[in-house]
Amino acid sequence: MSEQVYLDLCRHILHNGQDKSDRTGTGTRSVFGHQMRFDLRNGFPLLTTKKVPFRLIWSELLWFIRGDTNIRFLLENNNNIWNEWAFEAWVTSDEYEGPDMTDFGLRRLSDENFAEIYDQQMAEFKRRILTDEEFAAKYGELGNVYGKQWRAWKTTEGETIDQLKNVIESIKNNPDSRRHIVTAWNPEDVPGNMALPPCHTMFQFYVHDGRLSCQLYQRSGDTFLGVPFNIASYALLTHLVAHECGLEPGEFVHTLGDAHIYHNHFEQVEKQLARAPGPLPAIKLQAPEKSIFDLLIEDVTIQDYDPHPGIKAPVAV
Ligand code: DHF
Ligand code: TMP
Repeated sequence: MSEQVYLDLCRHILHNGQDKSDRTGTGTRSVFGHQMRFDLRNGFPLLTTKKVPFRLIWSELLWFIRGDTNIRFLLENNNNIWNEWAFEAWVTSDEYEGPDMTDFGLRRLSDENFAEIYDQQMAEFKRRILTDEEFAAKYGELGNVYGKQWRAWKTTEGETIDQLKNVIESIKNNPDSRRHIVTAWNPEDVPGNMALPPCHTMFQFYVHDGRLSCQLYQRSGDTFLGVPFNIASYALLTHLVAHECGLEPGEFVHTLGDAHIYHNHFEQVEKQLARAPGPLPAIKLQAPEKSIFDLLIEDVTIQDYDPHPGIKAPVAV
């Protein structure tokens, strides 16, 4: 039951973590430096102690693989997980003339009237992203986030490097290499050129005995909301890259820097920890003949997923 290592991390943070202020003003309890291992032979690590929406994880990963950095693709797939960070740039721009949205992330939680106005502005923002191409090109863009760094890292010579293609080639041609690395952390682009500096900063592949393993270094982990997504996303990436290279998936090793639980997630975590984990689901590739670079949303599905109900929690902006 490989989900146990995640539940253990939550318990460890609650009991042994240090209370710490943070950028968003929410407050967290955190530990520094933690590692979890998921053997992908034991099932696909999508949590069963709360429902985690697989279609959002897959559409976000496909968005990275496509090299896309504009939330329009996500919205077209009914995925709202990056909206706040694009919205932030819109409401702080010169062109925005609506009601004041300063500190909307925190204010929407404590002020019901404001929350209503915020919801209206966000709905209007989404509508414009979906219907107005020019607006989308300007305000749907998150900057040089994951998709850009993975597929088109900018060199000093003015060319681009396709890190994902290169790493797949190196796995195929030189499996024993210790250099199968993709990095999203580009010091030239942090912090000015992106909506949020990458949280999952670097990953490395490892081949042994016909199996492909992957280790992620995540500098900052929102353990209740973001981390369940990150585990499933990298486990899925490992499956897809393994398949592309004619290998079986091995382990996903998840190494975290600042692993934290926000103070307004404590109750939710307690609720989840009281639940018993069930059997893990399986990943199904619906178009096994296709290259990883040609996949569409319908080409990957989850099977035998029977989780406990979802648990809602506010995201810190
Ligand atoms: N900021 C913070 N503070 N935490 C994050 O996890 C985070 N993640 C980001 C961007 N910024 C972040 C990108 N990934 C959700 C999950 C992942 C994610 C962003 C948001 C989230 O809200 N998940 C909800 C369901 C959302 C929905 O159904 O639309 C959940 O309950 O898992
Ligand atoms: P930070 O940039 O101040 O570390 O804030 C980023 C927050 O988002 C932090 O709580 C970690 C969380 N996060 C994840 O946990 N996973 C993700 O994939 C992303 C993008 C963010």
